[in-house]
Amino acid sequence: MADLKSTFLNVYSVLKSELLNDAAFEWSHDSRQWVDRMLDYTVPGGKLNRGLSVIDSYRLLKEGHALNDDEIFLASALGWCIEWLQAYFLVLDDIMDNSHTRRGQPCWFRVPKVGMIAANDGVLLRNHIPRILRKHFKGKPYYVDLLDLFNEVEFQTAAGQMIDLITTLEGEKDLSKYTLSLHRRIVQYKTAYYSFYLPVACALLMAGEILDNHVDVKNILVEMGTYFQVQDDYLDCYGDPETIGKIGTDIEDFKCSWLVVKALELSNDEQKKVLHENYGKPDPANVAKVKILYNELNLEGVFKEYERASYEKLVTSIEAHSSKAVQAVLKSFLAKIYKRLK
Ligand code: GPP
Ligand code: MG
Ligand code: MG
Ligand code: MG
Repeated sequence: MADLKSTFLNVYSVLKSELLNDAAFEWSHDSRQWVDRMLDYTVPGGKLNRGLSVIDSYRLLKEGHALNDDEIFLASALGWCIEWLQAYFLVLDDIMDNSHTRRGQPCWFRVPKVGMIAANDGVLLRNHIPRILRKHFKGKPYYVDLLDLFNEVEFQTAAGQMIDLITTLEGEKDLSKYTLSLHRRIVQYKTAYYSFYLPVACALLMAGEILDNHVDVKNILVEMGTYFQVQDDYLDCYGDPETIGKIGTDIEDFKCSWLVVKALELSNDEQKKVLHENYGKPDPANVAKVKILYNELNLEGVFKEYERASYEKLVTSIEAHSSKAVQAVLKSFLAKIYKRLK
């Protein structure tokens, strides 16, 4: 595993130097240096689960055949495309969510002299993806499918992000609009497609599969992604910022988080009043009142039960799949996130 990770990180250096050699930066040393620093700050510092899963999944689909160096490089390059996509989303999401830290350091837009240049850096990160794909996959039979996949998933994520953002406008008027079905729609779109379906879909394409034949796999991965974002919502309030590398802002931001949806479901009239009066306010005193209410309602316990039940359901649907190789891919993904603390 450690070995796989270092191979993967070596591919990052190769891709980065190719991108830095772009003619666009030839005339100015400063521009190349800016991109160099921006990439190192925003791309490789996360858990790398999404990226590594492409290699992992491809290996499992090959059912034990040792991968050659070329296959490892290509699977890694696709993994990095997903990490680039993630970097692009996070740089912009942190601006939109007014966040402070990410991966244990200040959000990129909060770094001195960066500010709103980060918005353009997000656009650059996004545009690096088709450049990586063109350089390493043009000519492959699945090249067009890859481009289409990345475009489609980006659209789905941006649609989910939009609903995540505009929902808070509705919530401010009427908090009772926050329901489990609304939450589900948001998280499927903003998180599940790019974080779960995309890595496995990349591996399937590399293995020569046609994605339309794998709708069942997609459905299971979307379920897994939903569970993953519920964990993210839970950790926003209950996670240790040192461990998760970010400080939660969902209560302040009036987010349609799984926790507030559950709190609304379980509250009596008096507790609902506390929520209405304190949710979505920047003052730490208001945030503290919401957290006290969450504790009164034992949301930690409610989450643990949700986690247990989701895991069981996912394992059951995975085991119902006809292919053992696909089962192994899905189980490996689930094992990476079950009971995660970060
Ligand atoms: C996670 O939501 C969703 C994204 C990072 C997708 C962003 C999409 C864009 C098109 C910009 P989140 O805000 O809960 O994540 P975190 O808790 O990591 O800030
Ligand atoms: Mg967000
Ligand atoms: Mg955010
Ligand atoms: Mg979050």
